[in-house]
Amino acid sequence: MVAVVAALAILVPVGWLWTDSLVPADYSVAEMGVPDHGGGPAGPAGHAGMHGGVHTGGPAVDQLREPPGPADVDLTLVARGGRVTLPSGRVIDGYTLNGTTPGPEIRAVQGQMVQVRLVNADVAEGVTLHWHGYDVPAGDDGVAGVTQDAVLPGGEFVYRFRAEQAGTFWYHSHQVADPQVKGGLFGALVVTPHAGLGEVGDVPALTHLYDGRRTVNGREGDVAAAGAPGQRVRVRVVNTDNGPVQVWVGGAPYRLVATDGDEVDGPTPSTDSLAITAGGRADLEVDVPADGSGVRVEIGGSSAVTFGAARPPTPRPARELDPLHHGTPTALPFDPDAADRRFDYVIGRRPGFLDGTPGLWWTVNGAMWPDVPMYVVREGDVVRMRIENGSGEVHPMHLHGHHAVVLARDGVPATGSPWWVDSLDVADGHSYDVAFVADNPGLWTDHCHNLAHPAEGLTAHLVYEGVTTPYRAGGHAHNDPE
Ligand SMILES: [Cu+2]
Repeated sequence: MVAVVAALAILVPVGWLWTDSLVPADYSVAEMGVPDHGGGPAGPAGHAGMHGGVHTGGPAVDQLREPPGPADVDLTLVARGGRVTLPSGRVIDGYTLNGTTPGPEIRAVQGQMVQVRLVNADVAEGVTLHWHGYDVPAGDDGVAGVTQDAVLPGGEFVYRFRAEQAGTFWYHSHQVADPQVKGGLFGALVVTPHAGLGEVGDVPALTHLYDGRRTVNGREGDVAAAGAPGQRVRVRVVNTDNGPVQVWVGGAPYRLVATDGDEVDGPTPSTDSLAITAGGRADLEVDVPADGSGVRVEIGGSSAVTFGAARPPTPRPARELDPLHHGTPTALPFDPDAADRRFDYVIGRRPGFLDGTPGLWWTVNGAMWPDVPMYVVREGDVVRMRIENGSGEVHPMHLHGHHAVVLARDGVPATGSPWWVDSLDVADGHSYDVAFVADNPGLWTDHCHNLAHPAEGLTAHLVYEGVTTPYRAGGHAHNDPE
């Protein structure tokens, strides 16, 4: 009898936890989560459209789009899966866009209208394209089950956005994102300023681990790039992996001139190593020595972009550049001290059930998916967010549709150039205070970009009051954004 009671005392709560964790086979992301108004107004009482404490009755994400019309940059990308030969010659199981991985580089001049028609030839689980770091209209954000249905074989989706911001970005699938991005469904997006780069050479360097082997633009080892002696070159490093990559330069100092597509004010020459967050970008300017000696931009210690004469690999410098204290401080375009909303995004980990599966799962503000926060804002709000990590692992946090400025790390205020990010490594035991303006209405994913982690529940959403989505996770399109 005692044994039976003891067994029930364990089994009944466990059974309840298991049942409580089950996620419906088909659900709206907009109706999940716990509304968090961040101390701002929660909307007028008795509003006609309320669901789970969040207002509805505003635009749906598929209405938040550029109207059809002519485009300056207009291309079609055809997605395929299967055996793929990389530019390095290695053959992998993966994905291509127009027959290659990385997919074609998309290049626009600031102000141009970009239109990309995505066609799925044969990827059974479906595909999408997300414009990582580009603040596109919500309906073009490319997140399956949130801003569109996954494009199934034989289907297509046309993305349109105006290239307002110059800088280095990338695109990748956001349907079953972890295996599809690992397998190569991505490419570079480069927007050059109106005035161009003048005499400065422009060298995109998309780095990716295919089957654990480091590549730059699909090639292994040293990749020679064009840069005449005496010329200044801008190397646009894009980290398409799930973990950070270290970059440093041998043969000349470099200047960190942009982070995540935003220019650094007053960059100074450095010989330090630089960590680039998973999903993040760094633009390094290097002067190729006029005396004909070479330069190596080392990427992860096993690949390099090289200019000029051959030189041996450079050991990684012990010092690391800290963007928190780099460059010249300049005024922000808004006042983070006058924030309308203040949110916490506290990442932890504990045992429990995730959709009925027992494990050690990520938590946000103490709760597991789907009981994570739904951050609610209004257009025009100044928003502060404190991201804290006590989960035992680093998390590259990525908010869609917005660029945030770093205010402080572990309470230490930023003193350098405004450090704008869309992808920010938050190491275990550390915290960041960031701020942004809610200037892009929609329903936005705010997740970890170690894509294995959101698939394990490390994701939340930011919603503008009233915005809804007609799309559902699961469902007929088999939407599975992570
Ligand atoms: Cu993570």
